[in-house]
Amino acid sequence: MKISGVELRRLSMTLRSPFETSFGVVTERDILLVRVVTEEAEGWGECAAMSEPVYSSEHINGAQDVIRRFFLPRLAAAPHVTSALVAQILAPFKGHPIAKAAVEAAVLDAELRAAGTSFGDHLGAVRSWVPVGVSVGIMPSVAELVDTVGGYLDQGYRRIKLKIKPGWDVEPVRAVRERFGEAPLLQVDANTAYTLGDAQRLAALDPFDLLLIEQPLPEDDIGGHAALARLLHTPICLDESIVSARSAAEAIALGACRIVNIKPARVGGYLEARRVHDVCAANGVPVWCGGMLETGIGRAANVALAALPNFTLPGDISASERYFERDITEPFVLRDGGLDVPQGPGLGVTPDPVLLDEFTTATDWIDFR
Ligand code: NPQ
Ligand code: MG
Repeated sequence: MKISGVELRRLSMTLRSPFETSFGVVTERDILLVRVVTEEAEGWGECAAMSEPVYSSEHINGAQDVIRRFFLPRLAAAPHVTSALVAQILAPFKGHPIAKAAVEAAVLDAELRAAGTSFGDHLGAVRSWVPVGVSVGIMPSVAELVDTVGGYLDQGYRRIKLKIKPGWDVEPVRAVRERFGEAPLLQVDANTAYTLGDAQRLAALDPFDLLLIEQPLPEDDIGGHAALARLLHTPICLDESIVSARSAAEAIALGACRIVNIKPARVGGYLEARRVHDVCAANGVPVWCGGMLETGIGRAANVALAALPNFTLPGDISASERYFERDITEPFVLRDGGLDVPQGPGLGVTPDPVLLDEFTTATDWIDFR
């Protein structure tokens, strides 16, 4: 595939409501889209980095800079570029998995659109519809949280995830169980906000029959998660700690997690995400697809990934309207508590040029010719 150039496009989209986690509140989604142009087709990738390095060490301006100054020149100089080669071509540059994932996704989309193959078919999807869940932020009061959860259950979401932090954990979980009973699938996500010294506090969540507790401890503390796992009945699921298929295999072998959250951005792309899926499947560890408040571009690829066989738990892949008044692509709409896997070539969705322009704050064209 011969790349004629790449566009880096920044958008700003206001969230329908502020989203609060243990690392802070987000009201605005600052987005970077990568558009790869070839003679046969163009492809889109969404960079999931946040404005600030508070979920991981990457942030959106840094991601754009490393793509612009290092990744694109290296791609332009490569004798042959395919999606399967992108990770290898960029491997000399350390880190920056979220930035790498965006570039690889755009190349893959261009390739698949040219070939007439969908993301799902390419990755190995075995379903044309996937059940989905919703991630519910920390709220000003437990009453508001219970109302919000009720609204999502009414819409049909198949599982609820509550964001927790010290001081906002047992109480909200108890309130949701008291109001909605034992039936709803319920899990919590701490985004690294606890220490091993909080084990007792976290064990107080055991009676509520949670599916899992996600990333209670710091991302580099695999040993701590293994120790914590021995003190809890609730299964531990890792998010931030899982940065590759190798790290997934290690975490599983050490007993640090029984479930894995797969975010393609965090592991450097959809191809590595598939390898994480395969390693987990081989170890009998179920996986689910995480979310980074994506537009329809990132969402489409996530839905396709979640259609792989070992994605046996509903992911953080909500409908477009969960986050945005209007999406930039055809919106993803909840159907029977799930989303249809796009069937068209590549991502199967395309940004609407008018909406795209409406949200665009800057564009940069890098010519490869
Ligand atoms: C998680 N996501 O599982 C993440 C964290 C997260 C849906 O809970 C902007 C960009 C805001 C990325 C907020 C969910 C974000 C973000 C939260 C990621 O840990
Ligand atoms: Mg998480």
